[in-house]
Amino acid sequence: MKLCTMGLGYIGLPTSIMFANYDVDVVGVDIKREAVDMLNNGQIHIEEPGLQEALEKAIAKGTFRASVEPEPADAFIIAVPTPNKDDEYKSMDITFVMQALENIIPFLEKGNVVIVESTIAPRTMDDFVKPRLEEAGFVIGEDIFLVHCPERVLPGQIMHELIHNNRIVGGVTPMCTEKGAEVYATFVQGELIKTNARTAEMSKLMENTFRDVNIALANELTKVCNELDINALDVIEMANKHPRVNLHTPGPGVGGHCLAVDPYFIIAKAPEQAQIINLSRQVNKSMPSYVVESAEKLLAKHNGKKITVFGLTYKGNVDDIRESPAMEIYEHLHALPEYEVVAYDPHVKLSFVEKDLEKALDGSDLVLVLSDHNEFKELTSAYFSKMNVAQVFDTKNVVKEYADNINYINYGNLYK
Ligand code: SAJ
Repeated sequence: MKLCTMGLGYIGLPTSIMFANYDVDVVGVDIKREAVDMLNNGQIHIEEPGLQEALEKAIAKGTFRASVEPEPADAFIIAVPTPNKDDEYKSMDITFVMQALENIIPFLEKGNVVIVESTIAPRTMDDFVKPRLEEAGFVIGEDIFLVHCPERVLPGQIMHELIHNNRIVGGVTPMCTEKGAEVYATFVQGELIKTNARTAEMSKLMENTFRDVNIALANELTKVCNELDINALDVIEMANKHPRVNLHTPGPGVGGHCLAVDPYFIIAKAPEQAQIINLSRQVNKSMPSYVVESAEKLLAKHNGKKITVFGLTYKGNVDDIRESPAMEIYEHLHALPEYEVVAYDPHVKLSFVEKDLEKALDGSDLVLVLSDHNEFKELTSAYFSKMNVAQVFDTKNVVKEYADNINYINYGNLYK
């Protein structure tokens, strides 16, 4: 089999290399020439454990090449970004998907399978992708087999999850589904769950939306409990002991390019109906202001001036600051002239980030923990001896080892 992948980002590249390691002849296409050159020289341009070794293996076998131009192939995979638009409901921007489709149309031959892996709004395959291919003269389900097979892998564990996760295969016709499943059977050891395209689109979106709504509930619970002087974290622990309850964890907000993006694709398609989804987005988006207000109240108690922000990434143990609520909080505090704000994050290599932990803590009046990096779990009270006022506000409930001489505040005891 020969495969042509459109987009060599954090999904397209690992997917291409995985196929290449299973003896599929792969050409990976990207518009960024530097990325293409790097890959052809055997060097990955994104961070992902195990990916570099896998690329080297594929290059040694001669089964992977990167290019700026598509080529004829048996199967095509589109794995390009689908950001939000700047409109009222932040609907899905289909531009990159349609551009990739346009680029492969001249190379399509009867019998080809065309797969969209990018996360897309419900009905995108039926209402946009299929009509464009029909316009180009193909009969879907006879000449071309069109499938939505959403990516569902967790950054940091992509190489493992690509093989072992269950995979949703949603064809535009039943024959499309069968042909799509044959492609992934190359390496997927999880179940290949066969369905239609629109069910696949909505299932993927609901996975991330479920998490977003559940986190919103936990964040709202935190606000309610702080009003009533109840420990929200204890409540969550108690409630989750029930066999059918699984409340997620509150935090400084929800970030990343999935949970903070995908729910809008549903809202924009059915704004009248998608009430809880919309409200949950608003609750999660309100959390950075809630953290800023709370931090200011804590500082005011001691007339504090210096804030040390621990963590800028959207979640722990990654270097990704896209849609990060931690960045939003940092920028908000930094813009206030009354405070000196220092950011410390061992995973982020930006010039304004302080690399020296002692310097970051020196004379500080408040440590504000915003990402749950492992490094923060290991800190003990000795590190905080240089602070002016030893108080820690831990929005991720990650730092559990602090001693009594530190005023430790988390979402469970915020306004006590
Ligand atoms: N978060 C909380 N509380 C929680 C869990 C997460 O506040 O209890 C926050 C995190 O701090 C972060 C955000 O939510 O800001 C999202 O983090 P995440 O770990 O839930 O998810 P992502 O965005 O890294 O990856 C998700 C995954 N989806 C699901 O687990 C349903 C992944 O499998 C998807 O492939 C990915 O989205 C995607 O590409 O759609």
